[in-house]
Amino acid sequence: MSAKSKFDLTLYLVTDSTPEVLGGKDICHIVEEALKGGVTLVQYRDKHADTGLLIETASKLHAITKKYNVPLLINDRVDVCLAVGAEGVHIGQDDMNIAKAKTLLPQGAIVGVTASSVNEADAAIENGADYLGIGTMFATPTKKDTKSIIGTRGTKLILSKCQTGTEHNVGCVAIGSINRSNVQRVLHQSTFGSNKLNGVAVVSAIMAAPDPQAAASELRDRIRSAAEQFYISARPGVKVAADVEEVLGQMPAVIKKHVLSSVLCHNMTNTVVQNFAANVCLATGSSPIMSLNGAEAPDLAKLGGGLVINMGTITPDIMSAYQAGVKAYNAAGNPVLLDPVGGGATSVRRAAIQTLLATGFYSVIKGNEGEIGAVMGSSTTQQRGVDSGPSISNEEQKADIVKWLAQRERCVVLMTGATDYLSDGSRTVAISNGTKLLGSITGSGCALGSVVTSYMAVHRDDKFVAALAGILHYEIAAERAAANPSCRGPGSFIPTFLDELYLFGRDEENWNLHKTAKIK
Ligand code: 3NM
Ligand code: MG
Repeated sequence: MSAKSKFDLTLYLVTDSTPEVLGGKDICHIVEEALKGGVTLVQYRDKHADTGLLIETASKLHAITKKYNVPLLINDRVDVCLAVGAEGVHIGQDDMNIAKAKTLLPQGAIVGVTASSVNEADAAIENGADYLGIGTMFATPTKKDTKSIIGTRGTKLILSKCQTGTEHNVGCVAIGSINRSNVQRVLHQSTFGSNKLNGVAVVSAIMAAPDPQAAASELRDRIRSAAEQFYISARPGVKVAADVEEVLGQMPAVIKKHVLSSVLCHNMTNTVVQNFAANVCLATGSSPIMSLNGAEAPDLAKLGGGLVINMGTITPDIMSAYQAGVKAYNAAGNPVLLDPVGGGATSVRRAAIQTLLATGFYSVIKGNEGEIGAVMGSSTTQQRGVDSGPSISNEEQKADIVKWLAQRERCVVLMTGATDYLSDGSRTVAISNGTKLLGSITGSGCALGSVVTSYMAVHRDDKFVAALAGILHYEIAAERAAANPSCRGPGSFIPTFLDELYLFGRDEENWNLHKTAKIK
């Protein structure tokens, strides 16, 4: 039969018969429930059973998948596939080679191949693979002998270099610890330009679920709505303001919405700035909570606010709280800002950045030049302490770096400095507001992170616009504080700044930002 033209990789169920995953349950029942929930392709995978049992089970499964018009593939065993007339096979790098499998199988049989690198993907495509199973995405107890964990970055590399994904005839799915809470970010972060994964493959997320039908149906829903929650910047269907005038024109409404919001701003921030950041939140109209307890993140994440992860005073305990935090906010679809404070300064911090980037999705990554360099993984921007260090790039390069990183991470990136650069990968602005006094007090960058976060939580239509509104609210208030006669230096700047943050936000006369903001 020619199933090839019809196969759909959206939600690919790979079975497992081990006690750890299947328990005492009936594999046929689970597969049928999963099909009812919307699984689009099934692979029978059993690394331990004898040939007789493999054929018996495969044949029962095939009777079920046929009812739902879904192809059944057999892991590794061309002989079992032929014996039951299944639609194809899935072969790993250590299994029979693809050319051999193709000569044994009938015309039109589906042959999928596992690939974990660009080379393996290229070779599989050249040899006629119909799709690629790309993995291992994240470490998984279901496959203990996995050779490489490639994450979304490795997957994206394959999508960028190989003739695979939605732009090509060779589809691809990712596999390895994909489940309801990470499926959307896996799809979002793996995307390269218009080339995307065609879907995901899962074992335990369905096989070990208490209700496999509900699990499959929830995964289908989340795959379908991925773009809604993890949009790069603007929500699908929103008319994006493209030029600076138009973007500025949206600011007054966004600021007004924010100051009246009391939106929750959850700060997992460093011990130095707790008090100042909380005061800045109150002055700008958000409602701060300073909690470094990962266990309460899932409850807080549901309250509609945003989360700041600020690595300023990082410890091993706090690392796990950050991870719990980003996972909880991703699952709830609420924004997270990553502020990798001092990111380039020590190997602990450089490693922490990589771990955090692999753990979740950040709507905004914010940092000074050295910190952004550390996020990029560049070794040329070594940092001293947590300050910005020497300026090594010219202004043009900074804008390019920020745009490039926004495209790589598919999020909004903010590089702070005398001039700030903000980009969502397509729109980039340079903001020259602010005052030197911001550099004379501690925590001014950290508190800006809180403001940008709460603005994103309030204005969901366009994160780029939201972030810019937060930056302008903050920096124009700082300018006004510096110009205020009651400000005589860093000490008196702080209370004056808090007043101006409060007053600026509530004084609509100041919202004629066309005249005030210095955006290039
Ligand atoms: N293949 P779960 S990972 C069958 O990397 C399989 O090629 C992998 O199981 C690969 O969804 C894997 O339970 C197991 O994490 C995936
Ligand atoms: Mg195999």
